Amino acid sequence: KMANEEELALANAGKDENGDSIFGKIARKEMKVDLVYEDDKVMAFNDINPQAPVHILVIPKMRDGLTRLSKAENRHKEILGHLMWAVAEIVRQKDLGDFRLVVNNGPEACQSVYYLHLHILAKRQMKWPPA
Ligand code: D5M
Repeated sequence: KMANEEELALANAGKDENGDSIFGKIARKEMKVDLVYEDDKVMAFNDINPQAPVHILVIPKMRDGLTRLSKAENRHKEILGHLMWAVAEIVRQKDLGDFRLVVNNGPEACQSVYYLHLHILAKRQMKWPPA
């Protein structure tokens, strides 16, 4: 089991921003995951530390500098749209109904893996504001 999310995010602050990342290994199929969706540009898999009955991560197959959303540049517009479209497609395919989409950007937002990923959280009543 993982350490608490805030501690993990702080411990991992800036980690791998210039090097490899666990999601890079997953994207290159060097590490097995519970795959939920895949196409030429993106893939989605179940989160190992689920925060809802359904917790799926959607990542680009190429990080291309997108260690976090705030690094997005002009060239990333297409992949960012593709990621959002993939969320809709996954939610339809899996008949998830309502869901929450989360992107944690940086330590203060509890980002722990420096490879852009979208969290789809579903199948429970959400709260607002998020903690
Ligand atoms: O979210 C990073 C998320 O990544 C966190 O919810 C755990 C998840 N994670 C970490 N390693 C794995 C593997 N190997 N498989 C599946 N899920 C994983 P963040 O937004 O950076 O806090």
